[in-house]
Amino acid sequence: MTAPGCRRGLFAYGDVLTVGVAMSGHSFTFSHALCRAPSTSVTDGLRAVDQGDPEPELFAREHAGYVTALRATGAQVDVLPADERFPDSVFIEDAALVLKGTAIVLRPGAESRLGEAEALRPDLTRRMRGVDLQTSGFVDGGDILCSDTEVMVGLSARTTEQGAEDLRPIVEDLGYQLRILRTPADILHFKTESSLLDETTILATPKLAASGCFGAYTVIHTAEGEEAAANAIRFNDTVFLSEGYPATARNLREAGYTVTCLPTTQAALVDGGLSCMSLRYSV
Ligand code: CIR
Repeated sequence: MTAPGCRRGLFAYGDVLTVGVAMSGHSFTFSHALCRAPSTSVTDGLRAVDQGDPEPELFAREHAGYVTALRATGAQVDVLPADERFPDSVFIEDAALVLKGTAIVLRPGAESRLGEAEALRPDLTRRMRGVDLQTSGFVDGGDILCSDTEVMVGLSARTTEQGAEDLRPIVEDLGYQLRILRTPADILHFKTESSLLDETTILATPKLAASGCFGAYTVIHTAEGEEAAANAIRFNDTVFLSEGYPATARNLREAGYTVTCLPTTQAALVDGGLSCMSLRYSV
């Protein structure tokens, strides 16, 4: 079945002409993704609750499976070498935001992660135009949920109002509106509990949705006890969901989405999930 938001035929996306399944939303249709291999230092990764360290070899296997799955949608996926200096650098999404072929180098809000953005900049500017977020505040990519027209920024322990306000003119120049929202206090990132399914539909936990932040979007709730399923990604014609959330997977399939479940057991030990492990973009 073709996932909602898709049409079939010949379509142009930016400079890329593709034949096959065409997606109408540039917020979930991508020609490329950029990932970073997990470092062995991921055992020192930040976490809210200690449930044991991730096991680097198993993390690497799960990460390789993730990359293979993204590639299976037809995208080119580049994997940067592990950066041992930064235990959390596998969560590449937090260091940058790519919109319409422009990489915005962010300012991550955890001290141990601040240098990740600087380290990533050359890899981004080699591939596309780069802009630095100039701010005295902080913004983590995990707090940014983009639709085709707007950039939702959830304030959190990692993302400050100043950072979000300083991001505003950059995204407005790229044709988006920026909306500042509040992430409930005990949620790490806005996208820990939400993800875009298509132009008008968001998967979210009932708790985050209850904050009223999704306005006119249709919201599909994660099933009871499956809140961690909300950190999903719609990537081309597939919704990728972490393994272990069968009721949410069933609900999404019944709503017409093509769902692939991937193991993320090691990322979860350091509060990571599917969206954090790639920067998704088109050139
Ligand atoms: C951290 O606390 O920063 C990492 N251990 C997990 C980051 C997850 N990233 C994300 O949700 N975007």
